[in-house]
Amino acid sequence: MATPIADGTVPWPDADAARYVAAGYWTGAPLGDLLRAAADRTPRALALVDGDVSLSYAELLDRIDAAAGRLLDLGLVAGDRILVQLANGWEFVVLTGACLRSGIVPVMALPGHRRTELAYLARHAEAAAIAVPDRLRDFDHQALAHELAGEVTGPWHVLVAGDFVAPGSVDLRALCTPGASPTPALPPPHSRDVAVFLLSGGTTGLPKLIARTHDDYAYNARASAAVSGVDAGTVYLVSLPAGHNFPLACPGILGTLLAGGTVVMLPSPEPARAFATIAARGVTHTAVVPAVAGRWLEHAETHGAAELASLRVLQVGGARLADELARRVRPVLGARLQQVFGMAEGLLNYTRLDDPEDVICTTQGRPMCPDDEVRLVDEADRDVPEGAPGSLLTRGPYTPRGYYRAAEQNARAFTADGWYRSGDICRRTPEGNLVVEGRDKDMINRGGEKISAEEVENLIYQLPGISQVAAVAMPDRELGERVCVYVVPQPGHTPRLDAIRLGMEAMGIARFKLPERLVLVDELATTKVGKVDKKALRADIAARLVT
Ligand code: OOB
Repeated sequence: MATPIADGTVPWPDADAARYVAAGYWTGAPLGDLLRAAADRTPRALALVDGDVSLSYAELLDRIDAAAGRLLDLGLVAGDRILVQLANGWEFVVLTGACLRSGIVPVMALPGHRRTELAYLARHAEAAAIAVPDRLRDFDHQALAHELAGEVTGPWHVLVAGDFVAPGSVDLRALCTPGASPTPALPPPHSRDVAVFLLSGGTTGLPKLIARTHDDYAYNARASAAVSGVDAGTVYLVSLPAGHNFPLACPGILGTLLAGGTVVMLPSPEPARAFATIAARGVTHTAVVPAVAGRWLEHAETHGAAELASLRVLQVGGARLADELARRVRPVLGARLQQVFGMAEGLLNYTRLDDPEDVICTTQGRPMCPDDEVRLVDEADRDVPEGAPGSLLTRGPYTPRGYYRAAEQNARAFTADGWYRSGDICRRTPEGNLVVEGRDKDMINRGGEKISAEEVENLIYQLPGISQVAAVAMPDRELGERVCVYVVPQPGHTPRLDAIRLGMEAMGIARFKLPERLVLVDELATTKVGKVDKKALRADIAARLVT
């Protein structure tokens, strides 16, 4: 039997929870009920589009409920965990919906994850199932999914979306077909129960799980929809990996569906296809990371932006958007820019659609909720003077008070009175908007994908010939940052970048974490307290790139 989820979560204190209920943020309705209510309001409206597949709200909920029933028939029960590692397709939406209806909890893995990451997630979440594509970009996800059976103690179900469903796998598309007979009423999960597990952006050796409840995540999606102008007329394009918080619920898939709009799924944000899809489907809203915004701008500057006539709002977040790129969005793409500075841990900052152009182009916005608490502090957790840069701490109705089953990390990542230490260095403008100026966490942000330096270092230490290693962010025009490693070799060894990359890949690690530059050194600079001086290394690699 898997441990009950409630044993590993850190609930909000009762007084805060009562405040959030009284203020109307937490409504007591589980997300599955909210989806059902949206479908009952406009059953014939178009809910979901993926290539040739178009589903009305009635059809989507029919599939979701049928899938929920079949998950239970497989032997899964409310509170069980399922790793979800699907490409952006209709199956992702139906399966997630089925989980929300049944109380089975999806763990949002990323398409790039490999054996090491998935095995860890399966163990840590005590998962009972995994949903994968059969193959994707030449990788056999189905075979790997079966290998993971050895990681868990209980039964292990492999659900496969694709043309080749191997013996022993469950056909996910068949599981998602509409029910032949009405599905028996499912007992809904409690609104304070965990609805989804998101993955933390990564500062520690292993990713942490963020338990988002129905109450908090429904608010996250609903309030985001309001702040980005998403309503029943919205056509929202998903082209970032759907399991990320941003395209999932900021407002993303969930916010759009709760508002009665249409969600369009696309496997990648590659500009030619994304532009064609925007034109074909009349997309009004979409979310991208700055690296993608840059590619879209270049594409539009070469090929024109006629296909983007319907696009009203381009949300950009996940990494710092350069002011210079921001200023080109409106004139080149014709859409209004909305900067989003968010985190899977909760707090979301948005520029508002009616903010002055200067605010939209030079700040990362302000908290979405009046009861979001934000402090900017110095090393001793004292508030910095107004306007000065400080490390961002936050609490609020959709920012959980701790990671799942991670007491040790929680002691570091949260203050004793429940503030989450985001690790972002920000300053506040006189109008109350935040500007992200840097970070004091050991993370590399590669085009929006977060990479823990410690995780990369731990892996490289397992390779031969390495005496010391430090991973740092190296500035990059296209992606913002890439992983650079400084290595002190063992005597007689000359480690090479390709060998390090191959060694890491052989361990079963997502490709986006592999270093892209290696610097061999005799020793690593240290700080006064004897820690590796990452600031000096970042400055060093930046200087090497210029010369
Ligand atoms: C989003 O979520 P995560 O959990 O992948 O990463 C959170 C971290 C933040 O702490 C910050 O370091 C960075 O990503 N970040 C930004 C940013 N948006 C996120 N840094 C500078 N400027 C921005 N606009 O990345 C995420 C979650 C929900 C919505 C949007 C992004």
